[in-house]
Amino acid sequence: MKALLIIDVQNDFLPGGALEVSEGDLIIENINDIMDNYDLVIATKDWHPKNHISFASNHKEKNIGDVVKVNGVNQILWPDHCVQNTYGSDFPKSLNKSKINKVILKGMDKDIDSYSGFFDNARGASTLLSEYLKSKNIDKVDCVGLATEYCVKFSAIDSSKEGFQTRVILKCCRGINKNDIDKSIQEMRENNIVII
Ligand code: VGL
Ligand code: ZN
Repeated sequence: MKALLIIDVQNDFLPGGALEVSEGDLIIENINDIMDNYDLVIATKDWHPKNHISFASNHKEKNIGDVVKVNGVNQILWPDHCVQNTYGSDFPKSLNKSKINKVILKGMDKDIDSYSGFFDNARGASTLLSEYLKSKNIDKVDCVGLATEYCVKFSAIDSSKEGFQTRVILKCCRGINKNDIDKSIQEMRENNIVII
């Protein structure tokens, strides 16, 4: 059985949003077009409290893009984004929500970031996505969404490590930095992920 994992397609990651990914809006139609090909469609939402440690605004004398160590884990500081129950954290209007079977929220613990839809960045807490997919007899997972070199990459690598045959469909993904996107594609290939 095949699942589509739609990662963080939320207003704040689209052009005009707080953490905009250029051309992020262009993937929505492509994602809508393939949803019918799957037995199960899961969407993740980055879902932060206002006081989240990944926000530069919550650190004294730090700027967006700085890297800090929080509890031994490197953390890039981002603009405030995807705050729970705001327009920025909502799905875009044009995404076909009617085909989404389940929404997985991540990044709620203020003290740790969570790029992957499966585990937080310290691999301390699980969203139970893996257990859910296994309970639905899913063995293949296709990953799409934003941003390629952050949440898509970490979700796809965890999917592969959890034993799912994993693919990433690039026409349904956009990233932030060309060089980092290229590196992430290499890293995903090294983790047995098929890039389409
Ligand atoms: C993401 C940075 C911070 C993502 C989420 O969805 O790729 N990136 N939070
Ligand atoms: Zn985030």
